[in-house]
Amino acid sequence: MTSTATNTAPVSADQVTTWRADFPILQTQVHGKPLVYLDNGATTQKPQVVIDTVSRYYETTNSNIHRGVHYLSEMATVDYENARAVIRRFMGAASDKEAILTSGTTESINLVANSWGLDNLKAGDEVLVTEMEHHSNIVPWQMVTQRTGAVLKVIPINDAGEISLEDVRQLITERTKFVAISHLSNALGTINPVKEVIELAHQVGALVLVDGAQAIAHTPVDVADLDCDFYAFSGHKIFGPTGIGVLYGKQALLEAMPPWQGGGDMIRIVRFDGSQWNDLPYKFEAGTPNIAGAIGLGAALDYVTEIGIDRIAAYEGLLLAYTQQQLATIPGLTPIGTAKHKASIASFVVKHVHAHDLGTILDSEGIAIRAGHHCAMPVMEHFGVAATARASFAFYNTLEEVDQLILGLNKAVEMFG
Ligand code: C6P
Repeated sequence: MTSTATNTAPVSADQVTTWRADFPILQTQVHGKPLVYLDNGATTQKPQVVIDTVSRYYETTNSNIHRGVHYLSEMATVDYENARAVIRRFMGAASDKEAILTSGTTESINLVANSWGLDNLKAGDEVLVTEMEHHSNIVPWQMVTQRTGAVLKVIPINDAGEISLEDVRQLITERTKFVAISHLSNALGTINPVKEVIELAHQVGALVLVDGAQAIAHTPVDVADLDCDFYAFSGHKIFGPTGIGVLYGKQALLEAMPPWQGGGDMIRIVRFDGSQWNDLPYKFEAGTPNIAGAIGLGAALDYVTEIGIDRIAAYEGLLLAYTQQQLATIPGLTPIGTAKHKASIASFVVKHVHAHDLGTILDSEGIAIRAGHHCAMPVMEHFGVAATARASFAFYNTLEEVDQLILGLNKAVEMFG
């Protein structure tokens, strides 16, 4: 790589070629055609540096952490904690105590719902989510409101796939105790005005969790600037391994919350007449963690920092604009999600062609997209569709790949039209 975090120069085609060379899988052929990977919303590909970092851990320092007095365990512990520091800095948290390592966004949200939610919600309290949430940011809140007698309320979306701050102002009342909102919708691409929502929630003393599963790889994230109470994301959506994720929480809140899983590492003293919990962040990290995953995520975030997230966002903005312009030429295509403030996700339906058929035809051309409800069934219901086709981009995608997508879609329309 040649770029740096402060490099704001426009991204040339040569630069993208250089970035692509960092990702071995992008050289793959699928059905005899070069892979065009446009399913980055589901998971991103891994650069060689992440693959090497994970391999090196297993080859040279594999050991359990925080437990051993031997060399390997000490080395693995240092690498794991160094990765936490990288993760903490990447999201702008003040202390490593605020960077809890989990298995992913889903577990991070379930942690907050089960620990904070079960401890603090009571009958009559209200929890707000938006209509565009991923199931991972709906179901844990449904489960916890059902158990506590609290009420789950929904901030609606308009037909562009946006929430309105006027609706948020109306729905946030003295009864609101918690707001759970995605930073960037996986089904629509909408970037939500989370900073404004956080400000409104804080005016009534409500806490806010931001689901950053999609946003983390596409927009700058600074939890201190957002002033969010919790921020959740997954390593695999930002070029890191699967099975590792992050929960940011404000230290004072995390200190006051009970652990939600018991086991090794999260305790200080265990006695049959009562146990005492470990300090943060370990209080929320029961059992042997995904050590290789954490170290790999640290490498992924260093890699992204070297490129510069602002540069990534600017380039992906160009990719999205070109994609939208080209999609508009496909007969019978309706975009789903046309928010003014959007990131590089293009969801759409095509008249007379089921989304799954689009996905299958594109696959035969070597093009990977996602077709389905994207774990956001309420969004599908809003737009009256069972499924959409979704092309989701990363900084290693090219304008030529968009052209391939358009060729494949035209082929599908011809076959079914
Ligand atoms: N969305 C997609 O294709 P996990 O599975 O825990 O890493 O992430 C869950 C999740 C939570 N919130 C949002 C906004 C998400 O997009 C996702 C994962 C993938 O869109 C798989 S369904």
